[in-house]
Amino acid sequence: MVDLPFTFTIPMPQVVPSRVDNHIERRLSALRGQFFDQETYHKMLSVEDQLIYEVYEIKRPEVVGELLMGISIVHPGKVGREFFMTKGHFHSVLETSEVYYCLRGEGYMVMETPEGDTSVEALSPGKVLYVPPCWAHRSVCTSRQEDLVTFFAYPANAGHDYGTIERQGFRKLVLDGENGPEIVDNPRCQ
Ligand code: S6P
Ligand code: ZN
Repeated sequence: MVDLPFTFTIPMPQVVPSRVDNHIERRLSALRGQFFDQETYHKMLSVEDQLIYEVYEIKRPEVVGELLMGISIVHPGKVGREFFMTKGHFHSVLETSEVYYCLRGEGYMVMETPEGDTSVEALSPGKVLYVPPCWAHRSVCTSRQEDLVTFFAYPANAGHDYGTIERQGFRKLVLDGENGPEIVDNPRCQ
């Protein structure tokens, strides 16, 4: 039987979609090895395995032609000077793209290609970001108190390759500086 079109809503300001098939919570322990200040990371983890970000997914068959959509929520906070962020990933099918639409909060999308090109785009409410094929992507929340909330859509067959980023992190880090967020080179990638 053919699938029927459907709608759902993203109520503001709560932003939890009216249709949700999967709710993912990622805590500090899921970001092992990713934060630059490892000493502070381990200290924080010994106190509490804090909730860093959540994803609400609308499930579709993971086949060519389908799109996966959802809401990503990165909570405010820092490990040392580095803002809370998602793990970040390449898509397993590298040549797949993604669209993000920022609904709330302030932050950045940190991106890079396997060849070493980098791009860091600021996110604020109303901004649409197109992540072209082959670019790894990580959302970073730089709001002091507000969540960074984005709507995303990407090909359902894309899959996630987390391993490449887990090994050495992204080439760029977003740190809290004296005059606001600073984008710096990741010393692990030199
Ligand atoms: C999936 C898309 C988002 C992320 C989400 C969490 O391709 O980019 O749904 O999964 O923002 O990030 P991560 O890196 O933990 O999957
Ligand atoms: Zn993605």
